[in-house]
Amino acid sequence: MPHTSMLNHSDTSIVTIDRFIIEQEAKFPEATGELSGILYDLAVAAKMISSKVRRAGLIDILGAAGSENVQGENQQKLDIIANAIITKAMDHGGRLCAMASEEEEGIIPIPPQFKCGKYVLLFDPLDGSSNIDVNVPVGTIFSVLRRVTAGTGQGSKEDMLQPGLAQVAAGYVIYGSSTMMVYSAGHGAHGFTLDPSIGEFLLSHPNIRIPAVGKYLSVNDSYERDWSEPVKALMRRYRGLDGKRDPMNVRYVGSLVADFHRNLLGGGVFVYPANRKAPTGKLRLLYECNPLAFICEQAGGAAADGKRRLMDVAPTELHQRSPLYIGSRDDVETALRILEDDR
Ligand code: AHM
Ligand code: MG
Repeated sequence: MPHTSMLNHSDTSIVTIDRFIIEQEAKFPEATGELSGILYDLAVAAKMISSKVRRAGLIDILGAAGSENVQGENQQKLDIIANAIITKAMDHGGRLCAMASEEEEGIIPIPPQFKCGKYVLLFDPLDGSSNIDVNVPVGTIFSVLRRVTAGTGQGSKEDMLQPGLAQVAAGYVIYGSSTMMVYSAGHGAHGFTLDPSIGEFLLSHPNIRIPAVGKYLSVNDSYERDWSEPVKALMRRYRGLDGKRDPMNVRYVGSLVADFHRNLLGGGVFVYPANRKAPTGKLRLLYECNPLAFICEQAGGAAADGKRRLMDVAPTELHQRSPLYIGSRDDVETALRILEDDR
């Protein structure tokens, strides 16, 4: 696990995300620069999405979805815009052989005029987008995998249906009080804050470590009556109602990236269990749960689906859902212990 002392700068150095990515790459003599290129392009897409999100409250003035704006252009919903930005930023770099997005049913092929590469990208362009209307933080989540099919042509679903442990990089962008990108390429989790005045992501949170025991609990307990008894018992534990631990503070934004980010920095657990009406939960395994699990483990935390380590799960569907228990290591282990009775 790298420490800042191993990097070519000190805690007070100004380091752009581009330079950081290059520094990290230099540690791997075998690296071809392709993964770095993907991360670099994603940072550009994030800046573009950020600039759109920052003007979200003006959409009614400038023209609501489906109507024409002052320039006579048709307005689109922000999640559709974010989807198009990422697709257009990523499809021509020659590093990807296919993409998949929460916004699109099938895989997104690389246009035939562009070269295909050895990676696939899965993403949720704007998670929690229903929160935009009320000015609550939203996020972009992404996962990068190495293709497993042979050849140099288009990738396929098979390249995407890999367990989370196969991820080579993953990250998220939070459009909050500031815009931050957090990513990991397997050597720690690092956070960069966008300085809007210069349009650069600057290293602000090197080598993030999540506390082993959390103080925050993020869960939507309006589903309580549909939870299993072991899930209810777990919640009683987290709330300190069984006398076995101090109560956690409940914080639920309802925007996964915002809830996860707070818990990552401050210590806590985000829980979206299966319930009677949603037997596999709500969140999507490949582009919501797995990338956050990768970041969380890189920061010393843990992630499970309630039965096992989340990143061990072998996916069968592009858009499959999974229950999610993610955050501080001891709190996720507690979940696995108490939920054993659920199996
Ligand atoms: P979305 O992908 O449709 O935006 O939904 C995902 C969001 C997450 O950001 C959030 O954690 C969750 O849905 C909240 O769901 P609920 O309202 O059931 O608590
Ligand atoms: Mg989503």
